[in-house]
Amino acid sequence: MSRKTNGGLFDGLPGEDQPQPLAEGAAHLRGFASAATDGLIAALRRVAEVASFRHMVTPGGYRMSVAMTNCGPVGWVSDPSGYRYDASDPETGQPWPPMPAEFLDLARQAAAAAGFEKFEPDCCLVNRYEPGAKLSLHQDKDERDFAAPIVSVSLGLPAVFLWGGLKRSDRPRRIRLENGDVVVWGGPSRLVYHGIAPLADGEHPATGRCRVNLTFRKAR
Ligand code: MD3
Ligand code: FE
Repeated sequence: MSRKTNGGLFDGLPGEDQPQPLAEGAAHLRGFASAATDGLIAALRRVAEVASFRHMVTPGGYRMSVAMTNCGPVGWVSDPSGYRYDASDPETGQPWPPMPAEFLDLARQAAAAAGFEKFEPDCCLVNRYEPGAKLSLHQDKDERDFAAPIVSVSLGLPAVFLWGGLKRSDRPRRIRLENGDVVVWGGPSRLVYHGIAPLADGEHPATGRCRVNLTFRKAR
């Protein structure tokens, strides 16, 4: 039997043992990264020593409440001239730090577990949420190739993920994402509108007073 059972009463409730299909092409792998979180956070500290977290400015002129950095061959950048993937960090003019092996291994394993073999991300965008920080509803469409999925890894404080449809006006579902959760978005779910509700205050042993999200992309 592939599914956890306890002899009847709670059979069929979501567990950590198998992907939860959210919609066609999207899978919530609860706790998939739990055993790896300490290693991921240690590697992230080294990334952030080279490429610091910063609050980017949107093309509309607003400072984002989420602090961001990147690693890998290219990084996602926003400034008043627009959004783009860039091989260098505009703060330093230097290449983004390489993607740590721990990051790449986990992203590939998660993609494969969700049915996407041979995922080769060239960007890990790292989002850091302090209490109150949020990400408004948006689509990720700055990538060249929508055939590749996006893999997201949640670390630290829990967040409410807002998951809309293919139209901005579709009413979003609310999904709680916790430390160690991984979500893989591909196929027909690749272009859904999504966001993060304002982060509730709290303290997490792994990260302190924040949530971190790693999003792995194939941008080029
Ligand atoms: C669904 N990040 O970086 S991760 C982003 O938690 C972003 O920081 C959020 O949205 C975060 O762009 C959500 C989940 C996620 C990421 C990319 C997606 C869901 C997605 C792309 C397409 C559809
Ligand atoms: Fe996004």
